[in-house]
Amino acid sequence: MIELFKGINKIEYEGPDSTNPLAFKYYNAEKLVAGRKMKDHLRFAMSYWHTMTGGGQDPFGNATMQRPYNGLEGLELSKARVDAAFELMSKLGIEYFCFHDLDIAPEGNSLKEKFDNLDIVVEVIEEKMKETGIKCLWGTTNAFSHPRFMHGAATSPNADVFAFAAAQVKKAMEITHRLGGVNYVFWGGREGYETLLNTDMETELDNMARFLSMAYDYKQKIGFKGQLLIEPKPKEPTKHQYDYDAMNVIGFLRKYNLQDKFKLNIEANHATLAGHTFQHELAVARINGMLGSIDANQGDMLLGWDTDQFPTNIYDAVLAMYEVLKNDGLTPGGLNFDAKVRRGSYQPDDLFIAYIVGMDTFAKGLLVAEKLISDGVLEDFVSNRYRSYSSGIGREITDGTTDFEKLAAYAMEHDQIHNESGRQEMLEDIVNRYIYRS
Ligand code: XLS
Ligand code: NI
Ligand code: NI
Repeated sequence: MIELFKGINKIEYEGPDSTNPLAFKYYNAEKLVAGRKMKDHLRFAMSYWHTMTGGGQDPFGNATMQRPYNGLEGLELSKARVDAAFELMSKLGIEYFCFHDLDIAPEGNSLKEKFDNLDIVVEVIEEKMKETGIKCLWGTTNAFSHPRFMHGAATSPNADVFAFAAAQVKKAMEITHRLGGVNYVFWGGREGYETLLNTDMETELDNMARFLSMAYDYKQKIGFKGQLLIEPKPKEPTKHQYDYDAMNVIGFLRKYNLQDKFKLNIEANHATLAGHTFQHELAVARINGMLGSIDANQGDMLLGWDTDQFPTNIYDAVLAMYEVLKNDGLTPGGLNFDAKVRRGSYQPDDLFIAYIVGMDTFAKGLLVAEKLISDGVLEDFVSNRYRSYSSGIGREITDGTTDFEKLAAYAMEHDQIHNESGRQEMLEDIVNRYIYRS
């Protein structure tokens, strides 16, 4: 095997005092945390699109990335990317990858050619998976880049586009199944609208539900056991994406009776674009029994788009892992780094360093969150805060044994209300202390 990322060795754990940028400071794959290996809590995945396919283009400039496969084209390029992907994952100790059909094989000039190309590259990927033991966390289809999807895919006003998208999802699901993928993701690329002046929102939403329902039926038909996931995002590329946020998607799924067939893939940067914290979206998914997987990244507070940066914010990672632990893990989901290096970080070692800092951030987040939970510091405070619902009138409310007349009579006798402090700053201090010392 030819080494593509020359000069970069297998990344090892060196501990918090290490100053080596090419070593883990916190991510220690085999370390036991609350009875489970760190790697099994985190289930890190490489995103094929940002890591292998993306070249650092932005609306103002061309690709900048220096990559070992630069200069190749077509299937040769796709195959070289497979080699690079598996070398990178092996060196980083990442055990899963996520991909779109379009990331791994050239589009071709017809649907038939596209599928043939996919079959060729999937065979190469399959070989590499056997050789390395690396697995597929999820597959998906790209039904948003090609001009045919200008008005949407399943929500396009053009039924031919709906059919084309169905053919793509069918194939992408077959490939994911063949590669032993444990989830399949639907991110509604252009499922949304620019203006209601030309949009029949009701028909579009009904069609999206019809599409998802047929996808579920096909999954059953081929015996694909992976979890189907919907990834909410409020805007970009369309002004209004239908899968706006977690609660919106849950409401949609319930309306069309699809709630038992799908879970959610929560992305940090999509949460903040929707005006929520990452933790909020994870918590909404969790309390509804729908937290499936995570796209780990972060946005920029000053920019209003999906900047997909590698996650380095320790505070957010702690609170995210807090939700993951309260969810009793993510399996079969995981933490996919839907993240890209900045355009100026064009060297191959920048890519490794970016993954390392992302993995370390979540490893440290896990350690802190585990401590917070095992000490019960936040949970005890919160449950004490709601204690008025465990007896007396509160108990009657939760048991459903009271009504407005009884409540009004009770209030008449208890109209001098005493509240307690919410202690927000004290709790923030506790979280900080756990971050300093865990
Ligand atoms: C785009 C999405 C996309 C999905 C997969 O914003 O995050 O990358 O994760 O289609
Ligand atoms: Ni994503
Ligand atoms: Ni995104």
